[in-house]
Amino acid sequence: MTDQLAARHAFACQIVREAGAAALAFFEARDTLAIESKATPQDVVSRADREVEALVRARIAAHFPDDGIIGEEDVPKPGSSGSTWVIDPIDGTMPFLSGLPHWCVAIALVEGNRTVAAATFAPVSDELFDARLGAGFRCNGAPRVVSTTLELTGAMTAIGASHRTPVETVSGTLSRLMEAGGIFYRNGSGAMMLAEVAAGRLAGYFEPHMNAWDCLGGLLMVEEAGGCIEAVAMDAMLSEGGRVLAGAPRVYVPLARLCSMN
Ligand code: LIP
Repeated sequence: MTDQLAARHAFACQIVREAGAAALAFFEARDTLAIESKATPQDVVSRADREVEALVRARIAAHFPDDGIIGEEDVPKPGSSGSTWVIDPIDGTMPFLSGLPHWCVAIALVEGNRTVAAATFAPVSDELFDARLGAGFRCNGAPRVVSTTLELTGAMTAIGASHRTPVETVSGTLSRLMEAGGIFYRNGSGAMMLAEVAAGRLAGYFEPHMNAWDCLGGLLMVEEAGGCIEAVAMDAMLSEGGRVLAGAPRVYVPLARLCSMN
């Protein structure tokens, strides 16, 4: 691991907390936020998303001016360093706007075709999840690993969905999961649910289509926590998103089988 990666990883853990504090202030004043629909009524944004992303972008530009940036709410910033930051300023926009606690700020760092560092901060529960390639996964600084005991049957598996997901894909997956004795879970923040898989709380995660900023950090966390993930094609994921599948060791194969029957 290079010193440059260690510095960027530490920086990510620092700015995700700062961004989370700014997001929490908007959360506490959410009734004042004007909500705008993007692609569909389920795909919304507010000033909170834009201003939190602008804060993170400004911090990165000040400390790592040659790094690229890809974020949910603004145009990509090309870089020349080989490092690209991928930002979701508020993942779990619907829970955020509904006054529910399940939302987070998610930051990932990509080099080449690999995610090499990630930091996800959930301000309401004050939990900072982070990972660095080859250096493990942590929750509030303490090393954590995926569950080695959870099975698909009798445990909670998260299934994500959005306006980009065909309804029949989700309904078919839910039916098969429940027929297999699994328990369906969803809280509206894919980044947070992937971190919960890494932390050993959820058995697995499947979503037919996610954007890079929703999932890249969480996928690294699951890998570094000893879980299994479906490999992503990085260029395609960064440009158009893709399918996300992750699970604890005893869950991944049966979950992959169940999700591939669509
Ligand atoms: C969310 C994703 C999640 C999906 C939600 C939503 P957002 O992103 O993280 O995977 O299931 O519907 O799209 O829009 O809250 O940043």
